[in-house]
Amino acid sequence: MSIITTDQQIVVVGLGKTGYSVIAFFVARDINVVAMDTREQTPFSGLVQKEFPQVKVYLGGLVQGVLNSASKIVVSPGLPLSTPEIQVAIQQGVAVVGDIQVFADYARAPVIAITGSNAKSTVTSLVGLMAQDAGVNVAIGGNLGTPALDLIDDNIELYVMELSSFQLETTPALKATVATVLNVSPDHLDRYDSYLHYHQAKHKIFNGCKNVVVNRDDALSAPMLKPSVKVTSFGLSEPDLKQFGIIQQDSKEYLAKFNKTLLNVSTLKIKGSHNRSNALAALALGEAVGLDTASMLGTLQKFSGLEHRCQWLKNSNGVDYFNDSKGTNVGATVAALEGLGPDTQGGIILMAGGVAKDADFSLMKRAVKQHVKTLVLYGQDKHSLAQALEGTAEIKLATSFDEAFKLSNSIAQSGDAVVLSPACASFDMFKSFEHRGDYFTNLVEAL
Ligand code: UMA
Ligand code: ADP
Repeated sequence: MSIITTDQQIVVVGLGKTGYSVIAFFVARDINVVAMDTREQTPFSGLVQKEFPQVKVYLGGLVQGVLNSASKIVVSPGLPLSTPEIQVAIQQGVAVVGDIQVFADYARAPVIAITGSNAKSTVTSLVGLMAQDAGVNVAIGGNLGTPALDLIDDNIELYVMELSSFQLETTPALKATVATVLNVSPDHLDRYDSYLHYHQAKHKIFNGCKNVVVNRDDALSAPMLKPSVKVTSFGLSEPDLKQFGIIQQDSKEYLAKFNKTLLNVSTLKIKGSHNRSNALAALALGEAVGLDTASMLGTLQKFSGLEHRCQWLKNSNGVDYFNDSKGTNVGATVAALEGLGPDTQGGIILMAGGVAKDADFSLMKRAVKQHVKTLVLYGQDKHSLAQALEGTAEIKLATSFDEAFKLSNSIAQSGDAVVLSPACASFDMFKSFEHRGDYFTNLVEAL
């Protein structure tokens, strides 16, 4: 527990969504705050100056002297801890944490903490809905969108938090009621100097937790140190005692706990083996905080998934169109191909490209070879994709997103699927993955 007193001075670094929420949180508690950002202008700097005129704001660089004299620095997830001015302050003995640590210090209800390279938003939203349907006063947020400190409220009975590796880096003592790393595959290697460091950042989610949920199909999801707390697992294999998994019975597949079948998989609206895994993870997390199983199964049956995640849009002339704009790394695109491939009669025309984030695209080779008929590549790093995937499928290069879409349509035949799952970030051409997905959806709707 590290509650901040009114004689301390907090320096909030980063004036984005997170920084704004941290300032509002401390100002409401009469704690002195100053704020700074490396940028000259930020989406929230004007609002901070208007709403909180008493907060001194430094823009266009970090001021070392102010950092060094802080009682505590609360740094936003977008700014790496390796930033030289932050490193100097750490060496001077200043405590540096992120908003999630402040949240952990002030939250008075159980916390379900969810991270992973992929599936975080889907599982967080699903568990949140399960809790709502079970009548729990639940708050849902974190990396998903609503900053953690905006959720703090004494009436809340349960917090369901999506946490990114950036947020976990600055969270030494989360002490969640239950924590999970859903899966680990390479991402954000432009920010981390090694895959190991990315992996280690994710595993901070387990610090001080009371229960752990592990993915049996991904060894990197298990805590590095053997935990002395209760461990439950999920996976696509037949479950053992205290495990969630899949049981095959009478040629049907069931979600199951140990030897008890729970739900026929064909009744799920979210499709693909990755979503079966997500459903099992949600059941395991919900069970850890005591949600009723029958109620959770009811939620599962009505959950149709989130926009931009393997989202079916339309069938036009026998061709199915899927928006998987949230497929922003190789692992996600592989899951999309493996999830959608078996249900596609013809082949997949995969639209991919954008900002590679130093990814190794050769890890997609097997899934592309198995499920993709034609790769239509666009954006900043299309040539890296083309080079890594040479020989796996026909490759077409497009000079714009519109041209990529046109090319995909001209190639697709009845029974095929056109899938936007870029394996890349969107920032070379779009504001966000949502903007990219909406743009694609509009093109499909106009067909
Ligand atoms: N920045 C600077 N200088 C600074 C501070 C930030 O240039 O001094 C830049 C960062 O490099 C980044 C941008 O400003 O490009 C925004 O950073 P931020 O930390 O201010 O971000 P917020 O607006 O507070 O949003 C953050 C999360 N963003 C990041 O981690 C980059 C949001 O996740 C999250 O929803 C929000 O807090 C609320 O918790 C977004 C995200 O892209 C969706 N997350 C990554 C992902 O999902 O892959 C990790
Ligand atoms: P995140 O919040 O971690 O980015 P999302 O739930 O938004 O996760 O899903 C992002 C993408 O990850 C989806 O579009 C899909 O392609 C892929 N995905 C979903 N579930 C899984 C899973 N269990 N394993 C691997 N990839 C997945």
